[in-house]
Amino acid sequence: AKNPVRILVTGAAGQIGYAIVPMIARGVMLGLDQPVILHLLDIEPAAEALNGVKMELIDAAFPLLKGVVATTDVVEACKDVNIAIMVGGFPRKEGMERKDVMSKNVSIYKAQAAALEQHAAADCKVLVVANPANTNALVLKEFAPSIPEKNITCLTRLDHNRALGQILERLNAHVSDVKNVIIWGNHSSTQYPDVNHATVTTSSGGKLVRELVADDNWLNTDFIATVQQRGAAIIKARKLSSALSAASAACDHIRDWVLGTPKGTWVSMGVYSDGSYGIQPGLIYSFPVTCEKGQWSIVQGLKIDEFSRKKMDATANELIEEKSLAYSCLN
Ligand code: NAX
Repeated sequence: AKNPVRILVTGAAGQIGYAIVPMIARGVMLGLDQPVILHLLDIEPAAEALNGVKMELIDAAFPLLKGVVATTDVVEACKDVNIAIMVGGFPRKEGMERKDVMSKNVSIYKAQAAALEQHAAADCKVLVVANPANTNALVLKEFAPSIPEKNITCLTRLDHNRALGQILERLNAHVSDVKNVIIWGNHSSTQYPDVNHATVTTSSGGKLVRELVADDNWLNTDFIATVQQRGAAIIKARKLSSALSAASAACDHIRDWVLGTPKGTWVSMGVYSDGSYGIQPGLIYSFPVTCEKGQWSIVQGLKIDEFSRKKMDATANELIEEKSLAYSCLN
């Protein structure tokens, strides 16, 4: 039998935490043959609720779940973890300035970077979910210099899956038949959902999504806006932000990263830029990636038209602004 993998979930008493821990404990993230030990972190005001989550995990008697550490101590939470899912953060409340929210999250991610650097397993893979996801990941990367930068990522897989969902609805297709959409940039409303390279498997072979949809106007306007605004639409409907879809996407992100993407298929991940596609090096930017043996690589050589270029640069510019806002909070 395999040794258990230790998985940290921060913000574990929250909505996404509540949705993701049973998925992980059931093997959705790492497979049905991989035992796990869950490390759950939250803050003091949520300690009792966190303990309730631990009680439910015990009550669910998951065969793959070999242990639960539920704590408000960041050092204990990070100890020897192999995977860290960073869901905890400071939410934007009504009337708060962007800078104030940024400042709270910068201090959280600075402190958690240090704890991970000192106490996590040396090869720990990190996924930041909490918003502003790309910039929180950037702060974590800057303040955990001994964690390889390749190991620090942020979640844009939810946006990627949302883009797939819109195409599936439109074409009345099945998810296994559509692939290679791309989310470029920030996990925010400036993200660019790009279908120019996406394909659909049909009875007469692979076809471009653009050909099959045959409505460039929809693809270039409403489709993009729907994906960009989907988070807001969920809040309007549920009076709560996306949770089950976010949890599921986080499992997809880690599963593909660890176990690999299928041949010929890529996914979107927020990763540090090496300058690919002219994106400022060092930003955490969502790119199309393939994964093999636990390593992601940015898909190279895709043709970028003028329409795409503008949108890719606009979302990069927003990330550059967020980065300088984050840095201004350090002083
Ligand atoms: P909740 O408010 O339900 O849960 C957040 C939890 O984090 C709370 O239990 C809180 O006590 C805890 N927390 C706060 N500060 C902490 C700290 N310093 N250490 C540990 N825990 C801490 O929010 P939820 O709906 O679960 O969303 C969590 C985060 O995901 C938010 O930042 C949200 O904006 C972000 N999202 C990101 C998405 C993405 O695709 N990247 C999509 C979904 C979601 O909106």
